[in-house]
Amino acid sequence: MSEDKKKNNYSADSIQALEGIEHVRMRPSMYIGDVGVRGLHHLVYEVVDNSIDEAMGGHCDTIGVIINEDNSVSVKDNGRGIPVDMHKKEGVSALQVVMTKIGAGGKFDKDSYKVSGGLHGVGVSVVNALSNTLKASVHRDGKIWEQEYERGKAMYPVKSVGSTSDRGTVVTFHPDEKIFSQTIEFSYETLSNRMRELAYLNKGITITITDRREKDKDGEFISDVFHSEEGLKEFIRFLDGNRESLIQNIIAMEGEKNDIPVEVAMVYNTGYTENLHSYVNNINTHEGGTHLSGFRRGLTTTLKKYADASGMLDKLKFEIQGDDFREGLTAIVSVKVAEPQFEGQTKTKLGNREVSSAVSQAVSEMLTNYLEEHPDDAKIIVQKVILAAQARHAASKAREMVQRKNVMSGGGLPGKLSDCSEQDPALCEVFLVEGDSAGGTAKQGRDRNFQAILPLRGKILNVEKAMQHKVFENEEIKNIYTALGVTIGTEEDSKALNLEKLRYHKVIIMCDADVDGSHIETLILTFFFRYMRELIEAGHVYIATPPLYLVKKGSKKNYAWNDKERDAIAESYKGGVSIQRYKGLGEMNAEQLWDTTMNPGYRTLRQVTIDNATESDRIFSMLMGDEVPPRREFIEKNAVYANIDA
Ligand code: 0RA
Repeated sequence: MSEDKKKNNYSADSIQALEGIEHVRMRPSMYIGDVGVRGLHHLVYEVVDNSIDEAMGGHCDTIGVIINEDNSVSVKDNGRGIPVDMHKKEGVSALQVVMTKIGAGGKFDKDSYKVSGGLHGVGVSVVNALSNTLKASVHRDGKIWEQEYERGKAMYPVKSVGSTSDRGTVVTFHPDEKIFSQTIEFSYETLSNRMRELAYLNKGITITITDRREKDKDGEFISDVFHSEEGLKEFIRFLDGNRESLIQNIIAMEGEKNDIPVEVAMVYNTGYTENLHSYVNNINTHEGGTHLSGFRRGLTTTLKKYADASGMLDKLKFEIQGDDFREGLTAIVSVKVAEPQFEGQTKTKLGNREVSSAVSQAVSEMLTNYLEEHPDDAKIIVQKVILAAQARHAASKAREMVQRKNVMSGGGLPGKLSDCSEQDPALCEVFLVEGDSAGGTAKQGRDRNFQAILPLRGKILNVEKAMQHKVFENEEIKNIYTALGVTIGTEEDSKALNLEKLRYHKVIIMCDADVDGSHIETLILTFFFRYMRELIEAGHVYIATPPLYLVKKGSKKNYAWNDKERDAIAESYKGGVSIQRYKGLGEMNAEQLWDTTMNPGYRTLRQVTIDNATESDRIFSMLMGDEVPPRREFIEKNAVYANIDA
């Protein structure tokens, strides 16, 4: 190639690079999903993934994440350091290519077996494009190399700024508030949960996380160190720590089948819920896919074979189904796939066909060995399966009742429901209200055009501890199903929800702002999480936020949702105020309830989201177990604060 041509090529390429950056900034959601809280945190995961890749290649064992005072984030590893030598094709340093060329990723290193990669696997250049500033420091070959960028563009060529005996890469970026207009505030909890998960999924790596924005009572920065020697086994212990184990050990395997690395760990507990978590290249595949169906198949065939041979099923009058093998099961399946095909609504469903048999074989081998070596456990598991089958048999009748009632239109609605007149579900909302008396106030206060009220009597059933048929037989729960108009159960999954006939697009839980109220709120949320997760995932579930105080002076009055607001109002009224503390919804009259909590023009609803299903599962098992920790705090932390009416 002539010098001239090279030059042209170079400028053509850099124009392309620029277009890439501009495209990322113009359509950030195409690259990171959204520009809200989720997308913001995704930036960190994207950078950390590169270091995880380096660790999985065996080149690094320590990763540090720091949230700095200014809300920038640093990710540091002790890997080989991103190469800084001249990139032949691009004519600039390899570091600059990685950092500024959209889509370059780590591809120039053909030897690296890239199995990690964020949900979208977009590469650190996307993070750079969405940051107002980013700095990369590379410790390599005895020198410290540096380059800084603004909104994805290099400020100067890579330069050496000193010498070092270390090795590794540090990337510090500050998200651009022009892009992340909602917030650029990182949540320590969200990030540390993900780092813990990554440590379990990639055993042997040490991941530290530090929050330099906040100190604890000893004057130290908030910090955690995550390291797992046993990987998924320990992950299961962590997830199921609040449940009572049914068998002696955690059943686990790790290996490669048809060139696909497969890791599985599972345990049975005395509960009734099925908790399957699956990962592909460290990404939580909420929607499952071929690896999960492979797991299910391996589990069913192996256990069925064992149970048949044992003779324990001889007296059973009906068939055992897939579900029955998974009651009280907690399992994690983690596979590494070179070219994952992601499908489904949220692109978290693995499509690669070949993975199914790999996982199924792995599970069969693992489980066959375990059952042979632990005959006592094997017997306990088969007994549990039989009990589950019997319970399902009973539950199917109860479920049919719920179903039949739903199919009948109009007449099937629960008597306690005060319905709205609007027919378009998208415009309708239903309040699930604690107690008949608050229900009465809400009924008076509502706008009956689009707001329906369903009062719930006292504490609804704790589904975490109840068998399925008890759940479907429960009056309050039956009322929720019929009021919402949803139907349940498919061939494959007895609890699968059909949202097509959902009668209200906003389902609002409205409880007292006290301990009892928050307990009821959690019971309802637990029910939704275990039996109507699709409803939460589709964004239909909200929590109403009634005020805590009414501050009055003469004819002036205002409401406060916390002590700070209360004091601020009192001060603005210049003292001499009377303060009423609302202990429950019942203390408000209909007008006050409308003004503060139900009127879309003024109220604040919290939308319930499942950020991290694995963590939510653990927390619900903890909350609804025997201990009673501060539930309100949990709910507040997990409900995304969204003034959705504004
Ligand atoms: C490709 C090649 C080499 C290192 C890396 C990528 C690398 C990338 C990242 C991203 C974050 N931390 C990283 N650490 C290393 C080096 C190849 C060689 O030295 O031969």
